[in-house]
Amino acid sequence: MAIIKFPEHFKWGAATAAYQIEGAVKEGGRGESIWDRFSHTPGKVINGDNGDIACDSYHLYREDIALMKDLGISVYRFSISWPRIFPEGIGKVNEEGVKYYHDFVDELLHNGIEPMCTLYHWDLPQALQDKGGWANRETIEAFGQYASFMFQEFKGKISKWLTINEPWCVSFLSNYLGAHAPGNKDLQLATTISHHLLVAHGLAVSQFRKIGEGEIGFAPNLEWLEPFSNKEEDIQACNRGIAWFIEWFMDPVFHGKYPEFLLDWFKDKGVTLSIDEGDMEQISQPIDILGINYYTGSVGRYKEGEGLFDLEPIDIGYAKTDIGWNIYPEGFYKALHKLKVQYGDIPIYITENGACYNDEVENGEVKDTRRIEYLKQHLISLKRAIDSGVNIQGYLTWSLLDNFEWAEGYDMRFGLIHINFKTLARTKKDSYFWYKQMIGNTWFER
Ligand code: NCW
Repeated sequence: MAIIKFPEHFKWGAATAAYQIEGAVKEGGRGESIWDRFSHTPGKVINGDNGDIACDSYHLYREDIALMKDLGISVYRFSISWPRIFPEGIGKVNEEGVKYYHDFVDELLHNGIEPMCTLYHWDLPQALQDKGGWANRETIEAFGQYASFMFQEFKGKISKWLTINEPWCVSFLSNYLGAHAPGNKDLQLATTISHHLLVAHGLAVSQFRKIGEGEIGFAPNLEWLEPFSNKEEDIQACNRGIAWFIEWFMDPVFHGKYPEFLLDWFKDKGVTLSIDEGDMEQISQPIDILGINYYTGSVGRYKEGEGLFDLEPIDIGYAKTDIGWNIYPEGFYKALHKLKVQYGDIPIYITENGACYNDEVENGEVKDTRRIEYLKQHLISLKRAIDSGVNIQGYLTWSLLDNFEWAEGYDMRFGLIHINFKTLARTKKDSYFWYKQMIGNTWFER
């Protein structure tokens, strides 16, 4: 038995995103988002699910916040639905949407929970997509205006901001692999979008320095890859895969340049980046906090022609969660350690980490012991990273509630709280009680 103990000041929290929980997509003056359009397109989401109702947190947020308070979290990460604030993406503000988030944030503050706000968690206003979406530099400007509006409006209430959630997903998963909205399969387009997202991030940071108060950063998702053998070609192939998640987004922000070896790799595929004057300066302004989302890692080996990076994933039998992602807590530690070595001591918040198990309510209980085990394993890795000097300030689990899991619909459950999507009943899972106890103690026994 060992005691895994965290610092007293460490912040514990939980995370969600607007489209995944709010529902009420046609209420309160909200405009259409690309996820409304995508989820209503036959064949895009499993079972034809969509976010029309989701957890109905738009109406039930007081109940959700009461649960957060009971859980004992000190910080809650949520996202703003851009089309609730600007239904057309830019231009006229929807006051009802603004009021909704004021009421919501006030309720959090009233309950002693610090808001951590993500500006962009994937629900781009459809009106902007109709003009090319993130491929069009006008979207960068629109994002800058939306961000400025929010900084001004919520000054003194929200002091932790994240510009963009998982830019890898917004660019490559959505526009190269085609799995998420808007569903393109075009590497050049996806790469251009990755750059535009970083410029948009930088623009928001520069506006924040002028008008905002508090701390700002972004929240990339990291995946880890372990080489199948110690052959140089396997190691290099995995390095390319890791760099797609880490260096591609982090080098521009922290060092003001893209990693040369990946630029060359993309160039060989006929993909180029068009970088306007001033872009890299904009992107690389200092940020205050870094959000990290980590879920999984895999083993890979070199195979010519395989995927984008001559990299073949190998299944060596790691246990998987129900969404099919390997459980690899070691990768969590390794990724965090790599961040320290390459990017220094920026304060890090784990803005997402959690497990998908499709548990059911039985006799009013949800016995999700596998989720508890996943959390324990990852918190052990996190503690190792803290002990080795990585500047980690807090941990927010994904997710507070079961919710609309994008292209996977409602079948994939990540919550500490079970949602019955027919009745909208909320049921605390065993992982909820475990997390609550752990937060209260700041330690757990292993
Ligand atoms: S899909 C995804 N997620 C989940 C989602 O609910 C949340 O909104 C996201 O921030 C849980 O956390 C993130 N991430 C995408 C990972 C994609 C991995 C697929 C790799 C295919 C090659």
